[in-house]
Amino acid sequence: MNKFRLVMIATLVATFLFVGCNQQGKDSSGALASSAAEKVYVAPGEHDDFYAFISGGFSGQLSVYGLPSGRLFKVIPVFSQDAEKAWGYNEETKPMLNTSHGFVPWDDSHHPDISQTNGELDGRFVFINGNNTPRIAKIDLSVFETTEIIEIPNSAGNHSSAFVTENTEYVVAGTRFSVPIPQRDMPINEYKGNFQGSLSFISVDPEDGGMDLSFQILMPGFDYDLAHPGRGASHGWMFFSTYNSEESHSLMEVNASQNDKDFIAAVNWKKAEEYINEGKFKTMPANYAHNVYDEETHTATSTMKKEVRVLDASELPGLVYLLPTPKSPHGCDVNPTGEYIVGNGKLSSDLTVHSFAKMIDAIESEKFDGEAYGIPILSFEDVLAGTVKQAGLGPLHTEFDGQGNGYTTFFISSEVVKWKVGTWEVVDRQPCYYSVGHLMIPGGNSRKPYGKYVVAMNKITKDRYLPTGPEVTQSAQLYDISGEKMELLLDFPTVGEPHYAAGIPADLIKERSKKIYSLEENKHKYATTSDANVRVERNGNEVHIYMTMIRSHFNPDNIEGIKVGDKVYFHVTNLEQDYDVPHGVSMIGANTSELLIMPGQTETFVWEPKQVGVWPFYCTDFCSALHQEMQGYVRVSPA
Ligand code: CUK
Ligand code: CUA
Repeated sequence: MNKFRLVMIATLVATFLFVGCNQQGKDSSGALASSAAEKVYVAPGEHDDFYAFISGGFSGQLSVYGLPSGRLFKVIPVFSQDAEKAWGYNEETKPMLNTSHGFVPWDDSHHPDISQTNGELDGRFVFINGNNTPRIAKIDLSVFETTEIIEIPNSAGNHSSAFVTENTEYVVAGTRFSVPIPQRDMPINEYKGNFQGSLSFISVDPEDGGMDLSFQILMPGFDYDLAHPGRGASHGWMFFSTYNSEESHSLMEVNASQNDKDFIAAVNWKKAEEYINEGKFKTMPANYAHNVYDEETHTATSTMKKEVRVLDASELPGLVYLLPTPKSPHGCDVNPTGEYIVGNGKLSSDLTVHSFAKMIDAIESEKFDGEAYGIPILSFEDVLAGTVKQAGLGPLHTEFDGQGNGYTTFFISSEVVKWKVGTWEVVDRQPCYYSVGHLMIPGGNSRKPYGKYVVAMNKITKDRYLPTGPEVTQSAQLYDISGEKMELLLDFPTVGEPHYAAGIPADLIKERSKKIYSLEENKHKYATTSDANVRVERNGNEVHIYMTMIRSHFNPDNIEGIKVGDKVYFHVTNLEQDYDVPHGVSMIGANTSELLIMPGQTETFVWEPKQVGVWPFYCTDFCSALHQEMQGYVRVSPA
């Protein structure tokens, strides 16, 4: 047992408690002059300058906010059922939540990242991870909907994702937990040397954005925490922070974190592509779902995949190098030029910054400091660019403003610290209320950050808002970083726990945001694009109702001939072709089905009537002065 380690942890815990108490009730509002209010004020009818996509953590969703106002525009269901959008309730979207474990309508979503072209945000897609049942989702920013979800095999606690390379060649994913690969029944205490990690590279088609699990890299049994792509000079590399390099199967404090340094794993994915092209991969059986939502048919399909290509890092030279990084690094962030890789050691007060150029020199001169499972370990001194000293307590994540500054969050000392890239000196610090996790500068994970604001995402809010019982809101804070000193402008509540966020100038998305689905182009299998085609078709005990809706009626609105025991499919098409006129519908007792249908779209729900009677249905979205008249009846007779 390492005494220093215990003392360190005790000190950190004590500090946390102290800081937590001390900061509660500390009031910053007095300092917030009216200038701050002016800076976040977006007049009625005016638009915000930035979109912010903030992950919902255990809500499994992705929320869309405006900056600087902090106004919430939309909650995009990703790994969740969401009645507001009928997502996961209608037949069209249920397949999106299919996995090799069955229908899993929940996940823990942490890291959104926006697609890039030439290292700059291009506003086409947001990718986000599901930690629990390992998945990566793609949200299409023309419709603000999840259009693809791919499950990640050989992975568990998919945490180091979803980060994109600078031309969106790949979205990467890394396993948090090492596990037996392939999964098998074995004693847990035989973890060391037997469990493995995997790093996954999901290719993104440059034309249509289609995802494909291109290959996986098998790694030693560490825990893989976060990742950031190389860019500029380091394009072609991906950096993953790791902890538990001890390969302990129980991370109770004394067991884990014995090693003074863990690693950042530098992965040369261009080299991986070479190995793939040379056929140096193994094909492993693997079971994983690939779910695609087609915007023409408005329908998702789920396919089960059967195998995956894997490269073994311990057998393929030049594929992976390990950069020793102190104190259980969490965040792993690359600056806009791609030269610096920052490791945020959770149990440290310093930030370790590695140099990409020095790393390449060390590799070329083959100066190694041993190896782990055949993977070369570089010497700490050889790759170190600098240290930001005594910056705070409990560093987690870093972003960059594109003006030569880094901004790092400190969970324990609860602050954002600004420091200079190159001189490594701390130049400013501002408190967070309280216990900040990630932070986000729009474009901060690209070659071109838009360094006007930083958003800090906090773990604890305590007294910052009106109390709402034992559970209080999660929160983000907006700082102006355009001057020398950061200035706190705004607190705003978030949906679920905000881990990471991705921000982008509104102009890069506004114009591509689709307004309406064309009815003529509706290729849904059960679309009814004119009232001439409405009908009820029976096939055994399966009944298909082809229904239309338009202000302010359903057609047909009176349906007879349905029997107890039937399985009734309502295929409902919204005939509207005006912007922002959805209709909704559900049946009494159809508690797992409801629809919200946008103009030009068709959706389906299933109803299995259990009781005879005459049962009403109605429109659930207030659509016109006669919304309340938009209703109908189904007569259900004995079987
Ligand atoms: S994690 Cu949440 S504070 Cu999942 Cu990126 Cu660091
Ligand atoms: Cu249609 Cu209300």
